[in-house]
Amino acid sequence: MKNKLKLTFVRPNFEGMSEYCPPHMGIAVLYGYLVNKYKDFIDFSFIDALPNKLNEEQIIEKLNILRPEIICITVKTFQVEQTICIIEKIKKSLNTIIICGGNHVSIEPDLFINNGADFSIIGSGEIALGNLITIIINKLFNLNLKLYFSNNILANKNSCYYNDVYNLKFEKKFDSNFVGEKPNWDIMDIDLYNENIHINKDIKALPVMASRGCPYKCDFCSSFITWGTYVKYRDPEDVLDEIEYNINKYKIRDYHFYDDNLMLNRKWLINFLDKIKERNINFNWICLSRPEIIYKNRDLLLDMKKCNCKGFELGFETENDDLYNNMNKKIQS
Ligand code: B12
Ligand code: SF4
Repeated sequence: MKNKLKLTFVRPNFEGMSEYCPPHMGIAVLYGYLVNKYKDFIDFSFIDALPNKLNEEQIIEKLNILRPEIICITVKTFQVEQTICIIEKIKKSLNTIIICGGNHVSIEPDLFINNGADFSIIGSGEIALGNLITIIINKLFNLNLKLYFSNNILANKNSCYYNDVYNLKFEKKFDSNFVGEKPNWDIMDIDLYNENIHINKDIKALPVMASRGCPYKCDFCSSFITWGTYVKYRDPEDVLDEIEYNINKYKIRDYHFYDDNLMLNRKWLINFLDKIKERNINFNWICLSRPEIIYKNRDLLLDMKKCNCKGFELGFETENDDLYNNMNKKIQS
């Protein structure tokens, strides 16, 4: 057997966060999915430019030391320029497979291929990246590992755009059942980050996600492009297992739900609150929501408070009524 392959995740830097530095949930779930399956074949690493404010040159210096065979770059819209610059520089110094994913890749996958990436993966990345890596491992190690959808790669629920070597092009489909992998934070040093739940910024929090997707399509928002409009929920017990595991491992008791609308599904929320009480798990939490959804569920607020919900994050889109009424928010009060 050949030596293990090296795969490095990269988060390019971006401005405007001042000292706020959250860990990357997307990388933690991709790593969680991949390490379970491929630890015998791959050594994983992560260059996160955010905590150390690394510029593109410094990222390349680190990559030149690591010399990975596969580089996975995560890209939100505010990281597009940096990513293109990084890809150009990688091409000059390393012979490696470059895979891009993340919100902006879902919007403009071809942009990254046209600028030198080998693959752009859209939507949730776990299964598509897993299948792609299986194909790469099979080719390089001369193996015949099965794909997640073993009958047909086109059944892959995401889309990989591709150029020459592997001659692959997948269909663009959303997976209506896959609710995501649990994050595995071992890929990063949690001490470098300062996620919090806004009450006391010195107390560290971890992100958690119980659902994926949002049924709305507000004009300014790209959620549906990444997750689709069908909302998928994890079992509340599974979410609490994750939180309990993290409390024990990291001694972190504050949790920041990254779901687009945690309170959307009333039945799920009631079940979740019941399970918190039943298991008597003591953690503080906040979530994202919409004012009219909070209002609709106002009878649950006291119960949420008893379960240590400390607040909500709400977006203020505009002060202009006309604009507000025309941004497709589908508010039903
Ligand atoms: C938490 C959050 C924040 C936090 C922290 C963000 C962070 N950790 O970096 C804060 C509050 C700082 C924030 C700020 C902003 N945010 Co914000 N945020 C989110 C939120 C709610 C969760 C992000 C998350 O972790 N998701 C969960 C993980 C699992 O998803 P993921 O990272 O996207 O990864 C998955 C896929 O994208 C893919 N993937 C990702 N990377 C890669 C890489 C490879 C190689 C592959 C194969 C796949 C892949 O696979 C992953 C697993 O399935 C999202 C909405 C959402 N629900 O996703 C918005 C979101 C990311 N934010 C958004 C925006 C617009 C902003 C702001 C610009 C808002 C503003 N106007 O100020 C600011 C930016 C700050 C800045 N400096 O400019 C947009 C981004 C849109 C875009 N096109 O990039 C989103 C999607 C909201 C939306 N629906 O529009 N945000
Ligand atoms: S409700 Fe929130 S997540 Fe859903 S489309 Fe509107 S802004 Fe995006």
